[in-house]
Amino acid sequence: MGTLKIYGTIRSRANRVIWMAEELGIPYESISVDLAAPRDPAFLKVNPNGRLPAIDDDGFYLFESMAINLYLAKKHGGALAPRNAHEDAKMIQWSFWAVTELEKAGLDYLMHTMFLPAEKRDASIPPKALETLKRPIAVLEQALGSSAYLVGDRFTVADLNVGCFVAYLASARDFLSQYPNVGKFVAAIAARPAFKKAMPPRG
Ligand SMILES: N[C@@H](CCC(=O)N[C@@H](CS)C(=O)NCC(=O)O)C(=O)O
Repeated sequence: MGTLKIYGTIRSRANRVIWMAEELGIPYESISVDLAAPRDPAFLKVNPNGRLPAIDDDGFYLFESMAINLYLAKKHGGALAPRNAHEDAKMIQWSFWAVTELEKAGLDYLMHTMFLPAEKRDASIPPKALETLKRPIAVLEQALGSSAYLVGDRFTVADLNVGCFVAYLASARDFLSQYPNVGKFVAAIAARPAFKKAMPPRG
């Protein structure tokens, strides 16, 4: 088994896949791609979209961060992987849900509170983003009411894929105080050694 090639570094959405590789404890190589430059044809073979992340797993190419993590969970098995078709379906459900319900507003909040240089931030965007997030975060709060985990009462790829987005809200303490289960979830994932290795320092 060769070393997994992950296109992208922790300063991009590739950090989602790097987190997964760290959780699985598999060997990987993070390949930096200059997004401001024209894409290398060799990279476009791996991801014709020219976006990050993408993986080359011994000649098997895949793009889309959520799909890559679901694939790695199933390939390497263990606690993060689905144990049956129902668990698999729930892990896919939460991954699609995270992208469609959390990504846009979550990134808006992160960019205009932390990532963009201060002079480029628009202070009106974070409160609007949090307003938009109230509906899906209430759903997550309820789902985490009966267990600290989303599927199967253990940490799985579903928690990781959803965790990639709720981690954007770590600094929204007043907001999170209204959702104590989500607040505990955010604290628990931020304490994971693999998360700490994969995420750029924030704040
Ligand atoms: N839905 C994709 C989004 C990938 C994406 O937009 N990545 C950014 C970097 S974080 C990118 O490649 N931007 C440059 C571009 O779009 O050309 C995923 O989750 O993998």
